[in-house]
Amino acid sequence: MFRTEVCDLLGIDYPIIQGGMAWVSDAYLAVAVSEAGALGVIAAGHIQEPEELRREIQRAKELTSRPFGVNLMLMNPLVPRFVDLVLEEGVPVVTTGAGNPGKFISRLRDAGVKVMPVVASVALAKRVEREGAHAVVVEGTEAGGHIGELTTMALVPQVVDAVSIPVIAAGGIADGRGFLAALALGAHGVQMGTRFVASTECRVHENWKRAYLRARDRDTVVTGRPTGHPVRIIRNRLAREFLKLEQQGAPLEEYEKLGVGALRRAAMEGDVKTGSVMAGQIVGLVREVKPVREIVREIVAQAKGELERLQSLVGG
Ligand code: TUI
Repeated sequence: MFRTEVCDLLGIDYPIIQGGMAWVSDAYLAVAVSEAGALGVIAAGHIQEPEELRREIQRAKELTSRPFGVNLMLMNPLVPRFVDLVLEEGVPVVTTGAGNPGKFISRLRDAGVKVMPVVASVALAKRVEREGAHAVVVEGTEAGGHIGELTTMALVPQVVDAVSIPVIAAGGIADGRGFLAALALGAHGVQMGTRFVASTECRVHENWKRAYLRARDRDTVVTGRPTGHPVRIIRNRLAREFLKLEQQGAPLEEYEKLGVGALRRAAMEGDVKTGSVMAGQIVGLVREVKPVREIVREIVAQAKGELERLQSLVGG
């Protein structure tokens, strides 16, 4: 059901990709998602020691024979080393984020790796297509973490019209309705982060998951805009401190000081007051922590139900 060219490209059953979230997406989450018939992705964004990424990749290979991916957060200075490692370990899929993956695409592609950069604009989507990307993940500003400016609703169809490679929609998608809506916009699949964090298999601190369950529609805010790296997080003490800096017109070093270690503090220590609890706007829709397999099954079933409802609107 809902098989698209993204399924054939990646060797998966459902065109659903798990976002590669620094400090959150480890091998265990990725394996659970891949075993459920979607594509699990190990994050490398937070990793400061290449052998740690190798261990995560090897763990995933031991635990599943299904395809999985590695996400390269391009602001991490170790990315060139991670690219070597991904090639050595035979990782089948790479997603990238927070920058232009230009120079890495052809090397990965030539080695048979499927490359899917995350982009937030038509210009970068066209550019990575030219450089050989197999598909593009188009992320709207509804997403959690580091974001662009355009909404998923506005950006996805514009990218669909501008490129010939498959488009995967991200940002603001957490259930079957969002999945179906993305397909209606011309996407061939979706990427979800927030929804998969609230899963049994995700090893992020329990306080983080509880913060998600408490959050309502207006409980995320964008911090750090003046730095050029806006980040969507759950509204908390840290968020208020960031917004205060903005009001004061504080120098950029102050943002750096406040931000350093904040994601680790929330994800590993469970400090959801002064830590950075990244979350998408859709977090208000997340009401329950459940197994990844159920999340995937429910999304597909709900999308089918909603599609039938829509069909009855035109058929009746
Ligand atoms: O990368 C993400 N989400 C992230 S990365 C991250 S770690 C981080 N923490 C603090 C500050 C900054 C990063 C947390 N969440 N999503 C994919 C994504 N990529 N969203 C937006 C972009 C993007 C933005 C601009 C990609 C390319 C781009 O263009 C840069 C260029 O050079 O053209």
